[in-house]
Amino acid sequence: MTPTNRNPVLPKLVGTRVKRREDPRLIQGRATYVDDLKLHGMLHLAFRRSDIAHGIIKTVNTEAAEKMPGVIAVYTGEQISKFLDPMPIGTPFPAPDHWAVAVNQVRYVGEPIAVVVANDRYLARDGADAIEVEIEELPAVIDPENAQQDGSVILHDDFKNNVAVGEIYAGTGTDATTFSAVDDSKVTAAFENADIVISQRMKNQRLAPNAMEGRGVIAHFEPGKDTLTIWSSTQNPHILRTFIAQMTDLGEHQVRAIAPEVGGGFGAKINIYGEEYVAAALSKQLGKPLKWIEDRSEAFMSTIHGRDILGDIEIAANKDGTILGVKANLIADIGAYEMLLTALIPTLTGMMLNGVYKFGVVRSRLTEVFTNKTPTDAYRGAGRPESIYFLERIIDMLARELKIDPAELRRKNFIPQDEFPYPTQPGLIYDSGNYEAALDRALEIADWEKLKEERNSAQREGRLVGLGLSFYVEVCGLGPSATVPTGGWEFASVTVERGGKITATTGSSPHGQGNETTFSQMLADHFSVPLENISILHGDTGVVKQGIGTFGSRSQAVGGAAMMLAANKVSGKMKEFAATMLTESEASPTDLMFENGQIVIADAPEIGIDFTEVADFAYVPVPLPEGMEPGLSEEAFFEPDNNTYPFGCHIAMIEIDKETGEPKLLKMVAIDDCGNVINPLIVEGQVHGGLAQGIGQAMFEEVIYDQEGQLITGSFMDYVMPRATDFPQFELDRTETPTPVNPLGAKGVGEAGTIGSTPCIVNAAVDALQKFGVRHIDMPLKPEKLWGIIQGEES
Ligand code: MCN
Repeated sequence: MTPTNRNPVLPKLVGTRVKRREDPRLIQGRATYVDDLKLHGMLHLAFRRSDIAHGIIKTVNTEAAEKMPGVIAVYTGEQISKFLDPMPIGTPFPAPDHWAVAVNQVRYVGEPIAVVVANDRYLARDGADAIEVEIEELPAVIDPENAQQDGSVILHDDFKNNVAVGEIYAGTGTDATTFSAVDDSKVTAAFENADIVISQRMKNQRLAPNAMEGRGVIAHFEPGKDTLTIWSSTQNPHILRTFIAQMTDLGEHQVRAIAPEVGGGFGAKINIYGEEYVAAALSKQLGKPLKWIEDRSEAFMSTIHGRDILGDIEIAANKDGTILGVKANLIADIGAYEMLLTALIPTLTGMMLNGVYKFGVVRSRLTEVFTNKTPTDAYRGAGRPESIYFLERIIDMLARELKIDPAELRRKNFIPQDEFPYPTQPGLIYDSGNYEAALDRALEIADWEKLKEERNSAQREGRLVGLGLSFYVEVCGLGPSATVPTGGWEFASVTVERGGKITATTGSSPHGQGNETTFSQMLADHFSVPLENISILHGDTGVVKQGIGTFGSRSQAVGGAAMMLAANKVSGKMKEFAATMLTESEASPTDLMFENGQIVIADAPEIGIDFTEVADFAYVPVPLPEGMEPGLSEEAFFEPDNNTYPFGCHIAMIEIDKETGEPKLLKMVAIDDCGNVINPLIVEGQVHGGLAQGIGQAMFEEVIYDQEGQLITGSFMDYVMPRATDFPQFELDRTETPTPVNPLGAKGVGEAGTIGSTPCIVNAAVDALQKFGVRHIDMPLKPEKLWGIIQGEES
């Protein structure tokens, strides 16, 4: 049979810069976010929150609020606790009770104390403001070191002190399954035998995630049907479904979770928050749809914070620059409670302290401490930026001490390319790597030698110009289920519809990453059909049967691989149908291939059949080929047997104004290796976003509490977000070292930019201020801090 319709040649799309399919609707304001949804009879929630960091709730008087116009009901934490259990967590660590609405005691500013249900959002807010709360103040626990001292006020009665999780060891001399120390003689020996040991205390400060769209939820329990639909600005609707079902005594079959358009999450929307549980539980009580939309002040104080780890870091080396080992004592200030992954995130800091180096020993000890602050959890990079920051800063100090070029010191200690897969001291297995290639590329693109000359000549002129370099590896593409509490697989389905269009579903739930485009690219190539013929559905448990979600830069490596497994099943079946249709040619399915909208014989491409014809036949197969079922719809789960370990090299040049201390980033070069790339344009966009947040951390952002536990940086007036004018044009390039962990050879890239950039920029700032004898500057690089150093104050 000759194809009836000779199609134009379709270019291969994987690996090309296809523009994002998502963008027209986003740019034109046609996307639908939670707050755009209005249901008939919908009521609104507002939370009365604590303005005291630590105290005993004496009374919550709701009388005045109940009488306010439009107020339907008011619930205190005590009342809600009668039908809503403490919130579940997703880690195996011990955790104190964490009520969605506080019972008896408040432990951070912003913790909900009561909730008002009203006819509209403003009446609900007025009602919340009318609630009279009497709290007996307790001393606020702010400093995570003091918090561990005897005599400190204890946040949770069921913990004997403020240590949430203590004595977590990672690395040489550690049992990787129990995190306990077994024998540290090798570590001690390495440090005793070293020519040089450098120690430095460093802080990786607390950050507020600040997605452009805040959190929001609508819960709609329909008593007649006994079903609950929940729309939420979430990164993982399937996990939301599981937890909401559990907390509302419903089966997963009765709960449908929908993530409509989500305006960024950056890790903060992995969590299932108290507001979501309350909306679901109260909707079930009242039989009404309920909506809650976070405002920006609430986002600052009640959405999780990120980072906040204090590190005492030590490095041991020989004079020739051979690094013998690294040690770290880490204290994570996790705030008042444990959320979904809170206690797990800082463990990644110890686990990744091996960096890209072939160290003799690596050892960390971690303590996680409760304080009267907003709980921390995953924020873009989640544990890995902290690790690489500590490591790449101390290596820079070593380079300076030994007077070795920082690039060459790193090169000397790299894990060689022929040693992958490489088992690290903390027990991870790096999948693949070629660190020298990425370093060489970065030095070439940045023109390292010339940059050094420019820096030297600027310094001779009296300008405070500095150069910084860092090299990172990170863990993502999570991962086997043994290492991910929520499950480490991903789900996809692919359906070739009648008429030949393709509908695919994915359990990955993008919220800005552009997976509708990249997944379409893969399917377009696989079936050799135009991109426009493909529709990618996600973010709705009623449509996508199963899923884990989008975090840990896993969508491409795990979700994308699941998608291709499902596609393979469909294309195999399609070829079987096509072979039965191409009777004259006696072709077998294995002889066939997809080409330009047709299925043709690979050795004789002039013989074939239109893709659409096969699609139509599959749904009305007369006669039905023996042993076959009608239809072209298949599903797949993919679970990798390892994480992926992308890596890269960042270089920055910075100038500090002598008069004001203001830093200006002059140059930012990033070479990132995320294996095989599906869409370079999207990958660059991801690196841009990550760099913006990494530079934000290095130079501007910091959550600050005062000694009473009041949030000082509770608005954009005080919390400094970077702006486009703060950045130079980023210079990006990449190397491509495929991973053997998934069939696509792709590693993740969504967080990479946040990981390499912070040490790189601080290295540059320290370099710029060399003549003042400074060894370390804690982030962010605030002008007043730098000015103080210029004035001779101690850093
Ligand atoms: N990609 C690619 N080739 C690769 C790897 C990735 O083309 N080798 C593409 C992917 O198809 C996808 C994007 O790059 O379109 C990012 O893929 P991946 O690295 O798999 O990361 P995820 O899609 O799982 O996204 C999660 C990651 C994380 S953990 C955070 S936090 C983060 C981030 O992505 N939050 C973001 N990027 C964000 N981008 C936006 N706009 N908003 C957020 O909240």
